[in-house]
Amino acid sequence: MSSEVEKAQAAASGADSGAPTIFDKIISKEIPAQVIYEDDQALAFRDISPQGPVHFLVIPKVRNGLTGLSKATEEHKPLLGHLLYVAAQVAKQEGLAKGYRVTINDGPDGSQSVYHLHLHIIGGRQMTWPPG
Ligand code: TR5
Repeated sequence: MSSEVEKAQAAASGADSGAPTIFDKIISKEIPAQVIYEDDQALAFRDISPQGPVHFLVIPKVRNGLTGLSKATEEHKPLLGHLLYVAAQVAKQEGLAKGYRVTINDGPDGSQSVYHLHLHIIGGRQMTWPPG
């Protein structure tokens, strides 16, 4: 089993606790991150373990129950649209004119390791399909 899968399976045990995650500390600036975009609803920052020349995460500043995409309800629809729009704008800002991949890992089978909804935007190299 890969370390990512082990990490994801361990993280799933506390998934619905609502406990603060590392991303809450990044939002509050308690833990430093390379923030590349911020507005009243969203924050984008570089992934600490980049999977491509460009790899950033877009997260909602207020989790409001959105530990993962599968927890989305009707009330989250405008926020979800905003996060995707921010992803596209920041990808442009990062020079990803040739394309990029947007990924949301959900739950243990999706290898989610941080239970605060986040979009991965990875680019600057040729992607392959299917993902692992
Ligand atoms: O596995 P999922 O989809 O949940 O993605 C979580 C992502 O958060 C991974 O790609 C990690 O590399 C990333 N991550 C984890 C930490 C972290 C981070 N990105 C930026 N800064 C981080 N800090 C300061 N601490 C982390 N533990």
